[in-house]
Amino acid sequence: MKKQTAMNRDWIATARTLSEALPYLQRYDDAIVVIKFGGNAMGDDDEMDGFARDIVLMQQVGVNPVIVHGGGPMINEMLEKLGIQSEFVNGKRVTDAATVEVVEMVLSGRVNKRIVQAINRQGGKAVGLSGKDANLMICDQTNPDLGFVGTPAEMNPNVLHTLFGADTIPVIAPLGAGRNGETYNVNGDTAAGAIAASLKADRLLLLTDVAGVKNAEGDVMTEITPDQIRQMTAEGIIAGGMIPKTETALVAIEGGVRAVVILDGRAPNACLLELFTEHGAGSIIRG
Ligand code: X2W
Repeated sequence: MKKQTAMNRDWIATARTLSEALPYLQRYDDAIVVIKFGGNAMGDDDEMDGFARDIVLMQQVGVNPVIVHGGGPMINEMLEKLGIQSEFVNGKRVTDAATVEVVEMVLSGRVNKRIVQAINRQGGKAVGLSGKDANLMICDQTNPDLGFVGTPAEMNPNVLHTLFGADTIPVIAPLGAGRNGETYNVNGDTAAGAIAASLKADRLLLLTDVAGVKNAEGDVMTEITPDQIRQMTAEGIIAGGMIPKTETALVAIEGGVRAVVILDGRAPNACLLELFTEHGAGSIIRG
């Protein structure tokens, strides 16, 4: 009897959560939400299925989700297998001709298709592309010292609007087309920021493996302004791997994205918690 009561309470709580989601569902109806899914946030098959399920739910309730993925750890693994040395300078992989081939193989092949298949298995309709498809992301070389690392220079997001119109979820590998037929390796955060700005997205969610931006005391800040980011970076409080994320956030906001959220993608239902509950998750930066 006791068990029954506890169970009823669970169902009542579930129904209440759904009911309380109504204003959020209304707010995000037809919104464009770009989700950067980093290699460190991907986890095992069960976690991947959980992520895919959340994305399909988002689309089912009227959001237009766009996934831009990374895959740094998976590239490292393959380069190691092939005996190719690799190093990073300021968060960007020095990419020679042999490395860019591996990067494309791993990102557009293995990682992209794993995400596409996970979404489709949950009943969604995902299509995998890279920045090369339909000239979505044309790049210039970032710096000759980094080799085939690209900076997004010209975006053509029309193909994404076509996919939204067909209830299809784009899953994008961060590779860019060079103007002379080169393939460019683009940092996943940078690519997500450029794509979100080209779409003037309502939200850019940067899923990573930390809970958000931390202050000097080490506490996660639920909201942070662009000015605070600049100041905390100058003071060295924002450092290391967080810098590419906060820089992406600033570029995206300047490019017309309404808000950027940096959050822990490994937390269960991270995206749903952020979009559809009062609680939110991670650190939000508003334009
Ligand atoms: C990245 C692309 C993948 C990526 C790389 O080669 O690792 C550059 O550094 P995560 O998982 O999001 O770190 N590109 C230029 O960004 O993956």
